[in-house]
Amino acid sequence: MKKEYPFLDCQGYLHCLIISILILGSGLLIGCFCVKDIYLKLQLNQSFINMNIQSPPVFPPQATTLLQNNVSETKSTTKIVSKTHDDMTDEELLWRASLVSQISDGTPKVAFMFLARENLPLSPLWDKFFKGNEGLYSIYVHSHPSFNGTISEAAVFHGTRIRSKEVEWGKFSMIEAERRLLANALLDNSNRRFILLSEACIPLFNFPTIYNYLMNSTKTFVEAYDLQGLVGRGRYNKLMKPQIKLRQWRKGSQWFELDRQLAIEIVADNKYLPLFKRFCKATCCSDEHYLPTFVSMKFWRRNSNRSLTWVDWSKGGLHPAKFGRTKVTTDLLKN
Ligand SMILES: *[C@@H]1O[C@H](CO)[C@@H](O)[C@H](O)[C@H]1NC(C)=O
Ligand SMILES: *[C@@H]1O[C@H](CO)[C@@H](O)[C@H](O)[C@H]1NC(C)=O
Ligand SMILES: *[C@@H]1O[C@H](CO)[C@@H](O)[C@H](O)[C@H]1NC(C)=O
Ligand SMILES: *[C@@H]1O[C@H](CO)[C@@H](O)[C@H](O)[C@H]1NC(C)=O
Ligand SMILES: CC(=O)N[C@H]1CO[C@H](CO)[C@@H](O)[C@@H]1O
Repeated sequence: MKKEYPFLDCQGYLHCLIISILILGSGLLIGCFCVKDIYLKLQLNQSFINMNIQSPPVFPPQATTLLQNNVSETKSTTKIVSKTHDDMTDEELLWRASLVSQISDGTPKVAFMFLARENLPLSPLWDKFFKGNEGLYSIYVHSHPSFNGTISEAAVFHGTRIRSKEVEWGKFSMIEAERRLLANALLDNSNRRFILLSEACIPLFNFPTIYNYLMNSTKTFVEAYDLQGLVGRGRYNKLMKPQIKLRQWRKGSQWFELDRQLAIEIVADNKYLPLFKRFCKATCCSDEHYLPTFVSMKFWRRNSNRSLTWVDWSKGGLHPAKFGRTKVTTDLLKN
């Protein structure tokens, strides 16, 4: 779609249809597919939707009952989320978020943070996914500031849009948007896990399965690996020394999943972020390096080094494989 940097292999910004996959055996939690046509939702027929949302939980479903029992006492999710702190500047917002408690209180929630270009065309699926799990999740949507349409018709998305700024593919503004989402989500003390998604994401498994997996996890999910060559170590800038050395440089998927403690570290980081802002611009794709490098340097002990988001890069090229309507089949999703 956007080919301003044809020599790069940055992950296509929000070109993917991310699909949550909870495959415990292989350790994959979320998958990313790309759709040719973002209006895929028009083709998503009922059986497709049901198949997705009602996939059998892979987990022993202990927590499921617990979640469903207590829905009534915790109906307030959307209201809490709608407090989007519009009046704060980024600096103020990040500063406040850096001071919040590391321990979440109340029933722990998963913060679903959508980094979208405009609206959320696949929101009907998410709506089904969230239904009945009120009080166990929060939603935050970062969309283009000049987008004046409706994010989603689904009530669950009302009031979830946060104050935003323009985001460009492969640019540093991507990191800023991610931090803005994290900061907003941190201000709600009951958010315990934080997952970044795009407007093209859909969940493959049901809510309790994903919720249990995340709540039970002692790891964070920031993909990080050391890659030789132009698009790996080649993007390192010597001027980042001595704070960041070449051997510490990492690459990984933009799509992360964090716990509260790491989320706070990221909004509070004043040491490494400025280096990326100065020395990892356009051709560097900071969104593929900042978090992997930062987390691997300081918080590798708790990091799994893998993403919960699966992206099909097997076809090579600048953007992940795309899946047109004919390709999105039950078999594909099961794989
Ligand atoms: C929404 O934005 C479009 C294009 O930027 C503009 O033409 C239109 O007037 C706007 N609509 C409203 C209701 O502001
Ligand atoms: C959480 O993890 C523990 C130990 O890894 C396991 O015994 C338990 O079944 C898990 N609980 C859920 C709800 O998955
Ligand atoms: C993640 O990578 C770091 C090196 O960056 C390594 O020290 C650590 O053991 C790895 N963790 C896992 C779970 O593989
Ligand atoms: C809906 O999707 C399922 C699974 O892809 C397919 O088997 C079925 O034929 C579709 N139904 C209609 C009415 O398109
Ligand atoms: C299963 C469970 O956690 N139930 C709790 C639901 O909330 C009430 C209070 O409103 C608790 O007493 C239950 O233990």
